[in-house]
Amino acid sequence: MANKTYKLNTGQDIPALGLGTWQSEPGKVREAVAFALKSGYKLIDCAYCYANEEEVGQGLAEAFAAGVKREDIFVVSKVWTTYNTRVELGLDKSLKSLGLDYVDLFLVHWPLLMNPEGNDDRFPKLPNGERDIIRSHNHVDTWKQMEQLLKTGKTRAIGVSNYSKRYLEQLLPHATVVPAVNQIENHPALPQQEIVDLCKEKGIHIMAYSPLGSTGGPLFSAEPVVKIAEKHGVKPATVLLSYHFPRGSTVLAKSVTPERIKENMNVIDLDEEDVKLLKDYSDKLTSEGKLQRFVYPPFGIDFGFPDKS
Ligand code: 1BO
Repeated sequence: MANKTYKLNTGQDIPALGLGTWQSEPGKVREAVAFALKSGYKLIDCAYCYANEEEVGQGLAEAFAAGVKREDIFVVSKVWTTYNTRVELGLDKSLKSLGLDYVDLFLVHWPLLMNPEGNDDRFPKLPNGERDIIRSHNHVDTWKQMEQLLKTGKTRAIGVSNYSKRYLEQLLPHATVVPAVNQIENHPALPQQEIVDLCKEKGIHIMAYSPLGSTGGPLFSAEPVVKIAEKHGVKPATVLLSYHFPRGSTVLAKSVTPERIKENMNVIDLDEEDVKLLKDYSDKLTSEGKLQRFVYPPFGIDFGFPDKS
């Protein structure tokens, strides 16, 4: 299962499982990336915003020195909101830090613009302490710039992240290139079914981040998750990662611990009964209004989540 791939609308193969680097502790990411790639991971998910791309680049270099081939792996990065009017500059910065001359996929991290004059300040603030968001910016203009990037060869595909149904519906009528991917928070307590269904209909692949919710959070002890884990003799985390394969999505497993990085590769095939149990759980939370979003937008803007258009 860990070697499974999907086809993107570009024709590229994208691995079903990847290593996430968001919130990976500095000083540990290099080793984690190198270890994951040497252990067989094929996808590394990064972003300028995560402030660790240089270290990720060191891990990539270590893996290449150990024989991992660039063409055999899939590297994802994302343009940060302060670069949403200068996406090529944002990509250049990521490429420099990663030590690469192209990424396989480059995403718009969030559909809004933060004051570009803040430059390397990732969260520029107004004097009153509020986020310095340029509200007159239209996220479709960012996408138009993203489309131009394909001509540069610096990315093989382009996509979006954290786009709700509403944002996708605003974007798609103007898109010459349909996003290859929408990377969203996704797990049984936040199925985001409307977004997932729309993306499927439009040929946009889903990448799921924060698949475990929060560390030690409620998903680990959710009844259906525990029941399925016991049935297959695996850990709840394995069930939560495996949840995405029947849904046709790629899942990002974040860890800097070698044992856990290895363990996360032991994803399994869930059977129909498991899929139903997890769907019933999601449906129950949805109907009770108890969906759980663990990652809140860092901007104080209503992005239409969860499952709201
Ligand atoms: C704020 C970052 C969310 C995951 O990419």
